[in-house]
Amino acid sequence: PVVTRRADYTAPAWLVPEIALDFDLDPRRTRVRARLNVARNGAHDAPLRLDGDGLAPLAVRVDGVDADWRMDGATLEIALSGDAHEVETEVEIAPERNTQLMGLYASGGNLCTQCEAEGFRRITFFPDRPDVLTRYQVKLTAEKARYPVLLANGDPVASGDLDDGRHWAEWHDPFPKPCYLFALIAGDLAANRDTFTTRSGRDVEVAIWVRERDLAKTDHALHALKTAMAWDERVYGREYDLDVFNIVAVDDFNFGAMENKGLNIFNSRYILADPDTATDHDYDAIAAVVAHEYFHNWSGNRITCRDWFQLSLKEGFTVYRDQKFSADQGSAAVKRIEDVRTLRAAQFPEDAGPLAHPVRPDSYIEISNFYTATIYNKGAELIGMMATILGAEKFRRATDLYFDRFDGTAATCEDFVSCMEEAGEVDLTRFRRWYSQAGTPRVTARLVHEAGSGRAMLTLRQTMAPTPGQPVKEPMVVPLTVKLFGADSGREVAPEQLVLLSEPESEIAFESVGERPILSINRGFSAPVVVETDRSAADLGFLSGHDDDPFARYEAMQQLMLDTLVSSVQRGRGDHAPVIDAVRQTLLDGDLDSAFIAEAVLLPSDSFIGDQMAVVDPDAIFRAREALRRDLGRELEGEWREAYEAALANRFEYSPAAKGARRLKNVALGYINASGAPDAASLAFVQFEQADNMTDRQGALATLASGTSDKRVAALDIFYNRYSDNALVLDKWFATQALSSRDDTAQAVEELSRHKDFTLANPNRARSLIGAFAMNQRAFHDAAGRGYRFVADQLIALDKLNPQTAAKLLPPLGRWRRFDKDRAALMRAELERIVATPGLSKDMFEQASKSLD
Ligand code: HT7
Ligand code: ZN
Repeated sequence: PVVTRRADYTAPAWLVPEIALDFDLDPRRTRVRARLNVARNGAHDAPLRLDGDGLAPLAVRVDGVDADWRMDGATLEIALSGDAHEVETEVEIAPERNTQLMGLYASGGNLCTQCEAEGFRRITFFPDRPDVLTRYQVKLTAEKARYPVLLANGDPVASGDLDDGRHWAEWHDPFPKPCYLFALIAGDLAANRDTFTTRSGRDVEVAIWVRERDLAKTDHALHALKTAMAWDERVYGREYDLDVFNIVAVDDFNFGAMENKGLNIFNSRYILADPDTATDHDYDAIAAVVAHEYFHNWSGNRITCRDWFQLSLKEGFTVYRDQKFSADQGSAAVKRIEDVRTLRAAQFPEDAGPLAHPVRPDSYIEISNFYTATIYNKGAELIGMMATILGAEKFRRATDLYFDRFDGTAATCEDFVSCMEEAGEVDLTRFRRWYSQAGTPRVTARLVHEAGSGRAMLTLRQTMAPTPGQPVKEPMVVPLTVKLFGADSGREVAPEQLVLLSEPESEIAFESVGERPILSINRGFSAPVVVETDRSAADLGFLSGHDDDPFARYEAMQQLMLDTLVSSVQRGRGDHAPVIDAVRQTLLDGDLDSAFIAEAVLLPSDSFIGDQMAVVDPDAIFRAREALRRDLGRELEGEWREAYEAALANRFEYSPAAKGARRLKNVALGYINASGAPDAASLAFVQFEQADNMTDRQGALATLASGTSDKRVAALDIFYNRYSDNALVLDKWFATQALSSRDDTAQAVEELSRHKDFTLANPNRARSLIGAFAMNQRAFHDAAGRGYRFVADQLIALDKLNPQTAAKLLPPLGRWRRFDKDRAALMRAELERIVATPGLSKDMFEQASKSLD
């Protein structure tokens, strides 16, 4: 396979200032005519090379005359004599046979597109690279009865009917854009419409298009869109720039959503919501993804990426923007906790494994494999660290400078950092290492207090383990917010300060510290690092109850739980008392809101506990965690029941307070169940039956699905029957069973893969069973290798249909180095079997072969 390298970047030989596209749409045979105005870029005599993928030219004309052309592999090469020409091509494609869901494909009777990263070349011949910016005119023609709605990027300019039952529509997008932002939709869709008036007084027609019967489920997304539009004006000074903004929901989608200019296309799971079918988590995710795609209009579309190595320029920044947006809609503290939990669950393991790569990678075989937690979530943390270093005012000045200077261009991460540097008046030379070095820095912090002099010395040391291709690491710039509390008084003895650790080791002195200090560090998770301290259980208990930074409070509790669990795994038994005391203190703290309490009292996941250990022992971790859960359940049973009952009376409402109450209620239900109380299953079953919302219903189902009660099967059947015509809820039904902690989960999942509603053709369904199962540490890592074999079989089958989705599900199988030698051998054997599969995609080849190295 061909490796693409960042260092090999050269500017495009030919530019395409304008394109006219004409689609004669049909699921079996769509004819695409493309007229490109091309312009030689600089002095050279290179031919025009147009990318294609699975295309055969039916006609190639230059300035109206049949031209000489040749195929170099999948690339169409045309020799051109002048500096500017009109090049016309014609191809035919078959959307209904497109199972990869890249390019033009059919979903639920509609035709839709997905072009990022390299899908446009599956539609027509074109220089498919993000630094070729083009103005698009698009004409769509299709059968009117079947496809009454025809949408494309930009603004609508004309439409009409034809005699043969077909109709057409023309769309113009005045903003030059890379082809990955091209989109069209032809379908039988209904719209939830509204108007947004920008702060400069322009009216924008906004609409969300779905199947008629789903219209009632679009109000939340529409509200989120308008809130995001106003937020971007207020917080970043960014206004929307076209007369229409359309969102379309489709059921078959490789990702969450796509920010096509003026025509966002969404996985329906990030649009459709009502209380009966969507959880609070779904509601939050919908608002976040709607905002994310909308924010791309500036961070991604007006300013795009020079090449795909710069992907984090748009994705890291846009994730940072959507995280801040969500934080502003409710509890910022809880949002930060959730974001850090995601980072630790998805990105830290990536950074510690065979697929580790820098936020700005140096090479790839298949770019789709690089839409990762590192590019997105760690990328967002890098923006957050720069915002912390600059402070709010300078950060806004710097983003204004960036939007202003690079508007209408294809930029680089370096361009972004130089704006931060210039407007922020800081030197970020060393900070840039965050973009080039993979891996998670590990910071050890030791605090020594001299009672006599009142001086406290904090010693910070940073290290970073080697990652593939990067054996030696340079020190990073780690912004750490630090504060000291007095162990006796409980009061602040040194105010919060920002420490920029940029050397391998550094010492910070605190004067006039009259009592033994307790260290609060990386407050607000100011840097995406692992901090190791030698704080005692008592000090962590103090911080978990008293730190004035909510994140640090949560973190102290997590550390206390982790220390206890790791020592239980290593020694067979840990002291549960400090955790129980700390959880009791948090539960009974009347000043805390329910959402925060619910996050704080949750035990770290099996896999996060595993991440702390040299060799992961899934069974021992599971046992240790269950034992602590049981003791917490038993010792605090009265408190859990009180918390549970306090939330019972509420009717459904989507508000931060109501969400928090539901979250705590479901966490409490889990602990009551863990206590072994005889009425726990009936409590869960009553909640399941009486719930007026999906959060409570699924919460109860998850509790029952992991148990042995005879109510388990009944609840699963009731749930299935009630929602058998709702694909998104059936995904939950599959995922809940795949995540069950029962001993027979591997077998149950194998059976579910033969269920009549299971299909690999729909990415959501594939992820709901296979993706969820691979996250279930104990079940997936069954010692006999049953889980590995099952996942490998499924991925080999899925690769034939949809390589991109298959390859994204592979990483858990690649983490063999973290397990004992028997499991490691079984995992490697499955990876080898995958690599040896005839006809394997380059997507899977890259993921599997790198995982074997
Ligand atoms: N920018 C979008 C990425 C995306 C994508 C990537 C690979 C394959 C399919 C895809 N669909 C969408 C989504 C985003 O980050 O906003
Ligand atoms: Zn994005």
